Amino acid sequence: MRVVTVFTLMLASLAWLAGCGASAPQISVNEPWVRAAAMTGMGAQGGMGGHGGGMAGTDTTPPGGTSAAYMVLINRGGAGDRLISASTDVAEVVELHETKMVDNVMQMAPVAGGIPVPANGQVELKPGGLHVMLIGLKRDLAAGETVRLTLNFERAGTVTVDAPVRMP
Ligand SMILES: [Cu+2]
Repeated sequence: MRVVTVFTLMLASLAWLAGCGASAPQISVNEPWVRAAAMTGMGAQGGMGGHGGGMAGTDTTPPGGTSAAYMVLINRGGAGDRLISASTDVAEVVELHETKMVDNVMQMAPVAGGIPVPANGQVELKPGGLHVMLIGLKRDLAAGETVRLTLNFERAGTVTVDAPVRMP
């Protein structure tokens, strides 16, 4: 019992030393983009006053008032990191989501504990997989615009990117 404990302690020390010797995570964000989308409610609810105009006839826009941001998170450092949250001016709520097939149905759910970005590695956020979910859009997101995203990493801190809006 005692031997096991000592051994565990040794392993822990080694891991700690290794962590100390490694460089910090160096996060960069490649090819960020945001899916074009319309905010909802206005058309469906008969357009209250103050309607921005120019929206007549856009009945092909999908309902929902949500969008998503995609990108490749690259870590050139020798220590792993984790995207723990994100925010943007254009949405009320921003969540980190994962899309998966459950009983042949596409479902998405918040990622528990954030999105890991391995040391000297990368993780791709793409349609049908991991994404930054924008919920409750405050305005329409039209192709050609730019959305500023603030990404919060566990170790690297805050990274801000300007993501172009485009059609999927
Ligand atoms: Cu989602």
